[in-house]
Amino acid sequence: MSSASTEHNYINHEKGLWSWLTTLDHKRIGILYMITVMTFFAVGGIFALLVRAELFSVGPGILGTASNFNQAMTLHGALMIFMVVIPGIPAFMGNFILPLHIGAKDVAFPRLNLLSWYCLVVGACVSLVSLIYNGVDTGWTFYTPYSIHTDNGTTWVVLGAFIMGFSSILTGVNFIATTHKLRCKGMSFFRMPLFVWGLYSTAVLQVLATPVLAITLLLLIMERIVGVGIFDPKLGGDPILFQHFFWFYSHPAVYIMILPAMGIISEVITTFSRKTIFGYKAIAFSSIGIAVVSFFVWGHHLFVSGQSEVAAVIFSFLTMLVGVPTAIKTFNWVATLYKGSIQFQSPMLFALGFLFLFTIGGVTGIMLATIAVDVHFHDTYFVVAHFHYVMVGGVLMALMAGIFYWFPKMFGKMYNETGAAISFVLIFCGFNVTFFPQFILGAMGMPRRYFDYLEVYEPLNRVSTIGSGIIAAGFVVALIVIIKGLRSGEKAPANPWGGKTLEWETASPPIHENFVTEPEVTAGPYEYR
Ligand code: HEM
Ligand SMILES: [Cu+2]
Repeated sequence: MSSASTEHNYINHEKGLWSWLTTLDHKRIGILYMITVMTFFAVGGIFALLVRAELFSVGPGILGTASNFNQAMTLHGALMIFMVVIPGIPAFMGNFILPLHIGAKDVAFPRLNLLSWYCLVVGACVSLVSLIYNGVDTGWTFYTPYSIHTDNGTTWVVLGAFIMGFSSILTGVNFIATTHKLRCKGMSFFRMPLFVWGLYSTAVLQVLATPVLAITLLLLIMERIVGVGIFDPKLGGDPILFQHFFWFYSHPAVYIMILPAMGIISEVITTFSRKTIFGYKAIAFSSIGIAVVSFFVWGHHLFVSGQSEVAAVIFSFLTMLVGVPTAIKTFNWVATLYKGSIQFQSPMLFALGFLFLFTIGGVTGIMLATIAVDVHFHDTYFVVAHFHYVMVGGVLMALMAGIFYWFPKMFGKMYNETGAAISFVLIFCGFNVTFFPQFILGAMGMPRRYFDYLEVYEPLNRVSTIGSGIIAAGFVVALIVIIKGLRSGEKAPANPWGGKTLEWETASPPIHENFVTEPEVTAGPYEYR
């Protein structure tokens, strides 16, 4: 299939900021999400650095008071979850790549797609109003009864999260309809790239789980404003019920974050191993398997909330069950690498970083799923380390792999490979220096969410804070590489990596309509034999 001349493409298809703010092109909406998510990541990262700087040594530091610490920690967590990792891969990369992967011109509902972006931006702005009312200090989980009575801007953040939830739901509806209805000739479900399976199973979670969060947040707002007595013990309500509602969404939500990331890893590992992926169907089914089982494990967040032993044992068993489809993916990725002719370009470096760090995140997750262990580690720094190994070591590493893998396709330019590799080394090493000591601090008994700590914890906290500075340096290098690439990168060919999926058969960057003529596929996605 001949690619069109690169003069005419989706970037120069229309001119002016307004043409972007009113665009119905999935590629442009993907780029709008990219800019939004990167901005929020920078703000969330600054809050993380402030928290780490405060924890560099015993006693009050740069944040000065416990209230400032609680606000910075809460805003960091809420920003990273609701404005970075939930929209990060599905809405940014998924929006750009999904129609290209299935040979379609666009997503099923372009207007709904644009609306989903505005829900994210409006929701974020509403959350930021909280800063006028002394911010929010509840932790990103907004646990009751404290979140009902704390006198600050909590209502605005909760309302903002409620609005942002619709961005996720609308994206999910769009991707389910697009995957079912807009596949090109010959593109049966088992010929779809695995990234599409990741997005599809995520979309099901977005549509089924997010409404539960919406209802929970609305009830919390009503409890704060009028007092309905559903979570407030003073009015006969049950504060633990809030935890059940919150985690019924928020545990599947962690798979909304990781499933698309796993999809990127499948794409990158097969392309840079020059080998057909091992066990395509097993990986595809494991995405669905993870999505289904993820609805039945939320109780592992309540092992120390007075839960019955029977319930705890069931939730513990089901949580370990999620480890099975996850292990299938990890095994199949390693089997694909085996005897592959591996190219260590930066997308692959980030993918291998994912494999190493996510495995540590997964294994420590199994430890926390063991009731006897969790009773000791709950709400300690061991938990903080665990979810950062999954969220940063997993999701962010995969996001970086995807950015550098599809950068030539998205912008028609190459980036500086050495610079990208340097950013990988800094992020990977800085990450382990920051978060591995936190496993030890947690095992020593250091609680999370405390403004200060005992002197015995100081040495490892110093190491951890230094590590967070190295991570920050790594992301600054990555940003410089991206900006330089956008400005003066070499012109990119249609297929710089020798990929086998359909996006590499279009021009770099693609034309507005994606393909000159509708593609037709006659075989699976990764034919490297
Ligand atoms: C990239 C560098 C990052 C650093 C250095 C960092 C550091 C931290 C620190 C120090 C805490 C506070 C722990 C405590 O005292 O309780 C924290 C909490 C948290 N972080 Fe990060 N983080 C980073 C990235 C992320 C990312 C990408 C996510 C995405 C999900 C994330 C999500 C969270 C959450 C949810 C909390 C809990 C906040 C709470 O307790 O309410 N972090 N992080
Ligand atoms: Cu969970």
